[in-house]
Amino acid sequence: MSTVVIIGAQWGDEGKGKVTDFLAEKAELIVRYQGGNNAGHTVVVDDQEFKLHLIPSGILYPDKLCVIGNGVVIDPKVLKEELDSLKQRGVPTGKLCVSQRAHVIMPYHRQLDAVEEEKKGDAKIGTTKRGIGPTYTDKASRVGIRVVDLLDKEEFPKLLKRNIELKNELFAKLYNVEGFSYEEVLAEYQGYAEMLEPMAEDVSLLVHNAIKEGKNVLFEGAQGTLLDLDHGTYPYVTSSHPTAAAACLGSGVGPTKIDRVLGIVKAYTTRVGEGPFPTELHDELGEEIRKNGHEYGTTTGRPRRCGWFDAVIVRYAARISGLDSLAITKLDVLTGLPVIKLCSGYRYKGEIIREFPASLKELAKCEPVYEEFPGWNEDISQVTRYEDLPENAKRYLERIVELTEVKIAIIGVGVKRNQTIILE
Ligand code: 2SA
Ligand code: GDP
Ligand code: MG
Repeated sequence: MSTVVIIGAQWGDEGKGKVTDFLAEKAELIVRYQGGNNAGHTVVVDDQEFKLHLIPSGILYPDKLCVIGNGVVIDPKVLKEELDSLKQRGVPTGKLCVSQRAHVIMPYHRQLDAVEEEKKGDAKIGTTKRGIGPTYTDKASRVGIRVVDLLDKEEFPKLLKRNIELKNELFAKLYNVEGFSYEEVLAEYQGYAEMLEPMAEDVSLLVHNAIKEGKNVLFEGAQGTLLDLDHGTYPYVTSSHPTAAAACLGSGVGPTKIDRVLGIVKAYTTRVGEGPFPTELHDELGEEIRKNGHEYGTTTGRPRRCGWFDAVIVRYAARISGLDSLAITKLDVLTGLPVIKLCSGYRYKGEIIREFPASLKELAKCEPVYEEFPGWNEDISQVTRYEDLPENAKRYLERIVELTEVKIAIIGVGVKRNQTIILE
C-alpha cells in the first residue's frame, strides 16, 4: 500500500467504513475528500460500534492523522457533536485536520434541503436533509463560506449578513417559512470558529508532503458511484463525486500520485432514497435480505431498498473509477439462501445490453437478465482464507470477477475487523 483510494461501487453503504478501518492499520494518513455528514460509515472495534459521518474512519486508531479535505462540506455543529461523542467514548481526537478551503454547511442550507424536497413532492430525491446539496450549490454559485472565511473575524460577519438576507428573502417569498436571525447564527458560528481554528490546515500541502515522505495514505470515499453528480442516476444523486477522480480534486493532489483504487461492493445491492434500481426485490426476499443485512440508513435510519448484485453497474463503476480491485462485503448475509441471482446484463428492446444507460427512461425499460447460482448453508462468518469458503460461494464470486473484469482483493464475512478475508 502507498496511496489507495477507496470508493463505493454501487449506491453507497457497501462497507467503506469497515474496509477503511481495516486498511488504516497500515496507513499513516486517512483523508475524506467529498460528501459530508450525509455519509454514515460504521466501524466495529471489539464489541463497540461507531457510526462516523464526517470524521475519517481512521480516527479509531490513536496514532493516525485524519484529514477532512477541501471537497467535503463541513457542518461544524455535527463535527462538534461527533468529536464530543468520540471523546466521551475514550477515543483520542487530537489528530484531526480540516481543510481551510472546505465549504461550511449553514443552518439555512439544512432548511433549504428540507423545503426543496418538500416542494418537489413525488419528484423528491430522498436526500438525507443534511444540507449537502444547497451547500454545494452555494459553492458552485460562488456565495459559499469556506472554513478560512469563517475564521476571518472581519469577513465572516459580512458574508453571513449578505447570505442570510438573501436566503431569508427566499424562505419568505418562495417557501413561506421563517428565516434565520443573523445575530444568533453569527454567535453560534463564532463558537465553531474557535473550535476549527486549531484544526484548519492547508490539506493539499499536508497530503503532498506525506506522499513525498513515502507515507501510506488512504482516501476514504463516501456514498457510491451511482450517486455521482456526473456519472450516477441523475437527478437521483448526491451533489458531490463519489468516484475516484474526486480524491484528487477533493484533497488537492494530482492523479499521478494515486497508486491504487479499491472499489467496495456488497455481495448484493442496496439503495436508500429515491431513484431507479433495476435489480430491486419488492418481495419477501428483499425483506429477508434487509433483515439479515441490517439494511437501515446509518445516518437517517431509513430502510434501505435491497436487491441482487448487478454486474452492469459494478462494471460501469470499474470503468469510471479505474478500479484495480474489489472488496466484496457482506457475503455472510447471503448464507442460507437456496438460490442467489446475479444480473449480468439488461434486456432492452429485445437486445441484451451490458453498458449502463444515461437515460432514466431507457433504464426504466431495462429488464435485468439473471444468472442463478446455488447458495450455501455453511456458516462463513469465521472463515479467514479464500480456500475455506464453500464451493458455491467461490463459484458466485468467480462469476462476479468475470463479469466485472476486476479481481477481488478483500472479502467481508462479518462486521468485525477480523471477519475479513485477504486475497492478495
Ligand atoms: P444527499 O443528502 O443530498 O446526499 O442525498 C442525495 C442522495 O444521496 C443518497 N445518499 C446516500 N445513500 C446511501 N448512504 C448514505 N449515507 C447514509 C447511510 C444514508 C442514510 O450510511 O446509510 O442514513 O439514509 C447516503 N447519503 C446520501 C440519498 O439517499 C439520496 O438518494
Ligand atoms: P459505508 O457507508 O459504505 O461505510 O457502509 P455503512 O456503514 O453505511 O453500512 C454497511 C453496514 O454493513 C455496516 O453496518 C457495517 O458494520 C456492515 N458490514 C460491513 N462489512 C460487513 C460484512 O462483511 N458482513 C456483515 N454482515 N456486515 C458488514
Ligand atoms: Mg453508509
